[in-house]
Amino acid sequence: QATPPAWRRTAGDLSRWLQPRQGTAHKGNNGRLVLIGGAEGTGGAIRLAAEAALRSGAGLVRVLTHAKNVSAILSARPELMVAEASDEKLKESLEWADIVVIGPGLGQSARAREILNQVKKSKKDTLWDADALNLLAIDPDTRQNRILTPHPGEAARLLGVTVSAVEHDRLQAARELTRRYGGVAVLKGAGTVIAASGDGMTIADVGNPGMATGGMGDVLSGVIAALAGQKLSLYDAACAGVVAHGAAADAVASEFGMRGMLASDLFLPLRRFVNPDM
Ligand code: NPW
Ligand code: AMP
Ligand code: MG
Repeated sequence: QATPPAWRRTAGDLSRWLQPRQGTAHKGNNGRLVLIGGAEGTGGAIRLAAEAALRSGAGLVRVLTHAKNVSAILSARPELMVAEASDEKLKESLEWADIVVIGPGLGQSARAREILNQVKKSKKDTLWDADALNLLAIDPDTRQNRILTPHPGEAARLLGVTVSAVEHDRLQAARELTRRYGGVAVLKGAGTVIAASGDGMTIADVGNPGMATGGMGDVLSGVIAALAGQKLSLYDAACAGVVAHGAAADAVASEFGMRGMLASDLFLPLRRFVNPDM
């Protein structure tokens, strides 16, 4: 089987995916996003994803989380709509959404599994990250309108191999993720690889080791979902999202250095990269 080409992309390529906003844009046509996650103690993960989605231009962003996280997330970011992930709210939100993110801080409890099973019944576009990937590894399925965003540890679980096997041939690992699970695979780490059957592959030549800190991947899931909500294809949203996210981290590093970078430091520079026409 011929190996598809792998394109290297940098911040200079963002304008190929991200056009200026139309004058008639309104919040209802810039993506209705639902982000599900945040168990007790990991509400920060879903808050980071949700705020990243807002900073990447999402029209309306709803968070469904553990009851104990609701007021903290609401008071930290009043632009978000936040509710407890009850069955009723979940059902209504899945109907309302254009795209659903599931996983950041979700945990792997019995309730997390119930929520994921409800999301599985939806036909909406989805992005699965973090614990949703760990649950997928236990109960695998294949679907096309889905983005998976594993780090090498999560990819190893999904493929049933060691982390060093994933890292030894990252292009092959990304290709194998799409073959087994369908949709778009984003294999994170230095030189993130984006793969989708029929779309070749993209390697993001952005990012730096300052990003090796908690919450960084949670931010990425919000960025990608926001771009998908703004009508990019899932593959293009993944490519543009990874490049904008890494470029924002490079901007932070060039000003302040790598050590001590926070995931939330990316929010403001992100805006520059999701507006490449500026
Ligand atoms: P080791 O042992 O370190 O070498 P997990 P997680 C391995 C939430 N968060 N990059 C690694 O190997 C997430 O959203 C909440 C990363 C280890 O065995 C999830 O819901 C935060 N890992 C949940 O926590 C901020 C690599 O994989 C394992 C690797 C758990 O997510 C933090 C780690 O994966 C966090 O985002 C690599 N390159 N290579 C919050 N503020 O609320 C190997 N590994 O066990 O799934 O843990 O990623 O921290
Ligand atoms: P997560 O492990 O889910 O928090 O995701 C970490 C994020 O930071 C991903 O977007 C990775 O690609 C990025 N990242 C982590 N370490 C590095 C590194 N050494 N070089 C470039 N990007 C990195
Ligand atoms: Mg993560």
